Amino acid sequence: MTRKQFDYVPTEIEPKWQKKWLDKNLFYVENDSGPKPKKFVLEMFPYPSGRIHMGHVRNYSIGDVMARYFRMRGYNVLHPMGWDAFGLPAENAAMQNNVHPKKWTYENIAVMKAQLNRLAMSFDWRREITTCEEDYYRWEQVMFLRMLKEGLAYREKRKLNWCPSCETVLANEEVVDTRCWRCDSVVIQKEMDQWFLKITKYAEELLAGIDTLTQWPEHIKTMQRNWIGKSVGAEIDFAIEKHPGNTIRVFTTRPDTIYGVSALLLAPHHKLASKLNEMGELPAGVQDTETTDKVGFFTGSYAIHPLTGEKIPIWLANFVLTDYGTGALMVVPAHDERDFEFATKYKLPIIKVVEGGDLPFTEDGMSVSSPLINGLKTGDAKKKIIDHLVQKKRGEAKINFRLRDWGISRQRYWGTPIPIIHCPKDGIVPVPEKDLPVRLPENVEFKKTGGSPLAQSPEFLNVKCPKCGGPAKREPDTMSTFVESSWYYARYPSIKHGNEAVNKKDCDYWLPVDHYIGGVEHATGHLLYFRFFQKLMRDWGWVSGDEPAKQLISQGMVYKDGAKMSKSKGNVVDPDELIARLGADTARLFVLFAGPIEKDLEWSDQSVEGCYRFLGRVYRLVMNGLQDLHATKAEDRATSGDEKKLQHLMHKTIKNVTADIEKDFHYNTAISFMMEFVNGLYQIDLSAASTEMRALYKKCLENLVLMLSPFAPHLGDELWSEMGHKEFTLNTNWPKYNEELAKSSEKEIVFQINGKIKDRAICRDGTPDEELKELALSNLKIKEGLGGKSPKRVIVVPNKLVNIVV
Ligand code: ANZ
Repeated sequence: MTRKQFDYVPTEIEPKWQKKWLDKNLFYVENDSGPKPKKFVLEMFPYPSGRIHMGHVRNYSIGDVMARYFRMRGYNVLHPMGWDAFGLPAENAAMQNNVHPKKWTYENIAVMKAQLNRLAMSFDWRREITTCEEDYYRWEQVMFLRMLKEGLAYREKRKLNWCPSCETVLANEEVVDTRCWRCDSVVIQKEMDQWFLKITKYAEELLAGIDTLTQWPEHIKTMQRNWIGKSVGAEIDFAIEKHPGNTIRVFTTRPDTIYGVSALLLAPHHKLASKLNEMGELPAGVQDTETTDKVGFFTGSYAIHPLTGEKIPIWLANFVLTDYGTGALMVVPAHDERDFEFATKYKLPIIKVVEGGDLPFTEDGMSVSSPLINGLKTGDAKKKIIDHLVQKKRGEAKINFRLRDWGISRQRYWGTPIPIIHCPKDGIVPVPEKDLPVRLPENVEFKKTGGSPLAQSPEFLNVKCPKCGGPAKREPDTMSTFVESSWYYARYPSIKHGNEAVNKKDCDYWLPVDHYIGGVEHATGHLLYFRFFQKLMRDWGWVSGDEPAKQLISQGMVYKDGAKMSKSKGNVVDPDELIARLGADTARLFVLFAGPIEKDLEWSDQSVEGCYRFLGRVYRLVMNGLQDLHATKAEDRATSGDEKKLQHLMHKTIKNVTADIEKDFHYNTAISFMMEFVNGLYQIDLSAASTEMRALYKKCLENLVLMLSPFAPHLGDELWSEMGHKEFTLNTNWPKYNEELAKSSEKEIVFQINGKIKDRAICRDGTPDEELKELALSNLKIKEGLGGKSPKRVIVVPNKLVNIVV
């Protein structure tokens, strides 16, 4: 019989399987009332910006292997995908290329969806979410109105971050080092009427909940804790000399240091600042909040110390934040670094009131020079001062959060309209629920300047007031797109939502998300907002749990030539090009093999080629093997030494691959174990093999193909069907291993004299002590070393060593 030559040609294999999977609805999933446990595997959905990039490939491959693996392990797996479809780029494209944002968005979605299918992503597309669709964003309007009714949405004039280039307000979370997160322009402050969502209502719970997120990365939890920024302390009132009836309220975390106060500091825009400032104009430096220099200015006014009655000078300073605490603080130079620096610069007294170390001493210690609390430890001292101030009606205990309410108004077109009508007579009037959705009009003009197109569209703007019927105007702003991504995870579980945002029964079955995969850049934005919405929806009885996602996996970024892959750097590798040349399985394998998933990944052409060669090796190994073994039935049995060795390799590989996937998805090492397995199989000469060996070998090939299939699903199904199996690998059970057979059957034993190594030998696992002792004593090197002396003692450590003491 002539032997066939086999070439691995992914372009011939891959499209065929993609079609079969989609035709057979292989990725559809239903709720299961049976014994199958559920898994909800979710990757952060993409913004449809044009084409899939390598970062997406990595993100979705990580989730896809998980989804496929769990399904083979017998879980009922939900693995959905959608589109975060509102947003600025669509609008910018509209202005630059004169294409409607909707058209642009849907065209991109079509391209990206095809790309995801080409990458074998096992999504249940029936559950696809496109956030710019009326049927999605209408529920956001419903939620907004409900929040409005409950006082959780409100309108307020505030100084806000304004990006002059995007011409829109940005949330604090969208400002990175004073710049716009999207376009990098320096952000300015602008005072405007805005809509806010009261995330601060949940500040305490959002903070406490972090402790329950045992499967979230520590660094992300720390970022959230700091962002929420809980400070426990007190507010204290200082009377003002010559201004009876006025007080300055300060916030402090250290009320115990009150006897060490040498000044009060107000933010330059504190409401009393101009009243108290007897010196006229403010010097420029005091208003400069950008610099790290501490600039202060004595107002000429004095406050009265609430405990000692002493006169305390009132200053203005640039580093006091207007909207933190009360916008005013007490300066205690001896026990605060910043205050120490400030007092040193302006020659204010430095009064030590806590004993414990060199100044500035900022830790807890023992109060001194503080009549009420001398000798008390910091914790007790704080309590006593607060009690005293409360009694004198001069202050109270106070907890402050750094977290601010979430400003969601955006002066843009391509977003969810805020369902509000402004009536000259009735003021702010919510759009009645029966009139929802407030549709985003399609027929608007996109001009390069002039703000939001909605504000320029009379057909949209002009409405009748629902209350008085008089002429009124719609709210022209739209919601931040982060609102859409705050609840999408709860929309996926139900296919037929009917007339509701989310379906309780389906959410109860599928939520929380078991594994949520995405980038670290969302730590204090999206990942906080979706926790907030979970609690909101829980309080409304829409969902049950307190937290939306059990495990968070924050994947690293993809680099090339030392820089993050990005269009502006010109170092982008196009996944399509890679797929066309080497196949989707290679692309998937590369992003998973190149390093641990949470670490950054450096692109390497060699490593890509290496992955391709490996898959080719597997293909040829199996196809060649099948030529010899097509009539052989796979069996897991071994008698001879060689057979036992191979059997051990097989069980060990299954064990290691399984353990590595289970152990926080260590895919890269799991793949290495499969590579070793393939090397081992190549060493076996089938032509000389026993019947038993051949059956075992076939079993090995089967298990190899099954284990590889979540990583390289096209190749997996191709080879599996070549083996004569009718089922898809995804519907086949993950291989099992036997713990005993997986254990290494050989151990290296070290032979020592007086603790010095003389020789080594390979022994069976569990060789009895007596046998090891005999082996050692009859070893040539040991005999030499003993030089005829007889041993005093022989110490045996099973499976490890024999030490001979002379
Ligand atoms: C007196 C004091 C003594 C303070 C001491 C600290 C140590 P966190 O932890 O961030 O909440 N502070 C209060 N309001 C401020 C504002 N609007 N802008 C800038 N700083 C402000 O910080 C609370 C501390 O920061 C407060 O406690 C106050 O200084 C200062 F030994 O009061 B402390």
